[in-house]
Amino acid sequence: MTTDPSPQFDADDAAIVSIRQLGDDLSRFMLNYRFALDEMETKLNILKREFEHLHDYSPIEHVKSRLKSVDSIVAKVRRTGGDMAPESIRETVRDIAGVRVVCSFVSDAYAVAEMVIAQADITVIQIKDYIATPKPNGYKSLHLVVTVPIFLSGSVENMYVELQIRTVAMDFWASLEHKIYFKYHQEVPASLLKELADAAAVANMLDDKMQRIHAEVRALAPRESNGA
Ligand code: 0O2
Repeated sequence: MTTDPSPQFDADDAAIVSIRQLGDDLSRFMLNYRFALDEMETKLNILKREFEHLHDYSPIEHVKSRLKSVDSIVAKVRRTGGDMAPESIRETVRDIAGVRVVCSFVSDAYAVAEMVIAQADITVIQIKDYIATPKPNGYKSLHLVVTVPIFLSGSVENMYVELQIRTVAMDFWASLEHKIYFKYHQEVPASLLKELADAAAVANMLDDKMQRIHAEVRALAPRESNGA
């Protein structure tokens, strides 16, 4: 004896199919950003290793990358009043793929930016120089939004990647500030804000001092090992 499938069963099935489809679409969407991170990390690692080979020195200390979480993407789309269509998210949230490049010296941060910008397949979309013009809280970093092509089986996609290029001192400050900001649920007491601004000034002085020492060492170094 056969029975008609219950309408409830049909509805559940349809919901499962649609959730699966959403999951697949989301994975596909994020995968392309993962590929873009891989491309960008490879570029930076090639620069780092070539420098180390040629000069026993690299302007790049280390590279970290991250994909923005789905929750953060949704929050940003809501904040900016965009809609949730993939193409719209792509244009609204250009830091889904983020790469942080940490350098020893301020001059290195600019040198790395120039080397990336000079690459033929990179298109610069936006540059924000928070080193030259720090944020009011003391935040310093050089931000680039670029596109990098990813070569897929049936197409080439130009993907947005945000690069944050900064010194070790700037990175140290920003990491701590970020933790404090979240610990206080974004309402940091005024006394701590003042302390953070003071710490940013100290980090700044350290960068200036290190840059001067670096220049002195370069002036003394024999010509052939003077890649620094
Ligand atoms: P995370 O760490 O990437 O998840 P928007 O990108 O639109 O939200 P805005 O101001 O247009 O904001 O972009 P901007 O100034 O280029 O800054 C984006 C990113 O820079 C942030 O991303 C942080 O990573 C970093 N950043 C900017 N300002 C500060 C700051 O005052 N302190 C610290 N510690 N980091 C900062 P997200 O998405 O906020 O966070």
